[in-house]
Amino acid sequence: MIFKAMAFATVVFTTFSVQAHDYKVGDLQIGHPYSRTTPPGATTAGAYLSIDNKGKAADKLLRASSPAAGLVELHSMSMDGNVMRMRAVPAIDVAPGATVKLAPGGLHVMLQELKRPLKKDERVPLTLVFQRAGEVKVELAVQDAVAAASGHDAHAGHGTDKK
Ligand SMILES: [Cu+2]
Repeated sequence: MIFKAMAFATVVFTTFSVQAHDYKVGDLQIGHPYSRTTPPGATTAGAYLSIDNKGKAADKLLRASSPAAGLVELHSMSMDGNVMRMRAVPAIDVAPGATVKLAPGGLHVMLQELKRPLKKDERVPLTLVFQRAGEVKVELAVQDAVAAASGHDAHAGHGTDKK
């Protein structure tokens, strides 16, 4: 009886973590956190997700951390002439009612001092700390770098990717 209950719980948890892949903390909804596979020897990886503020108060992403990386920063990316530049930013604002997308080419979470390469289909823990909503632990789904590069459709489809 106990064994059966545990098996059931495991199935529910697995289904949830593979398909839903959204997280809630306070008034915020964190959608589809993902990263990309890294080549051997790479020490950095961008992490991407959306933050939906369903509340009436402004919030801010203050910092992030991950056991997979020695250092995690919040970055912006913008064109400076015709050179793409990344800069560390102190926080990422999330206005009430707004959805902020952290995506390639724009705002992102930067994993640095990676302890090992990120492998396809693994899940990398990431802790996000918001000024108002507090702390939330999410998992980055690691996507194939090539598939991810083909654009937003690849991202949108990752919830149904086969293991
Ligand atoms: Cu960066």
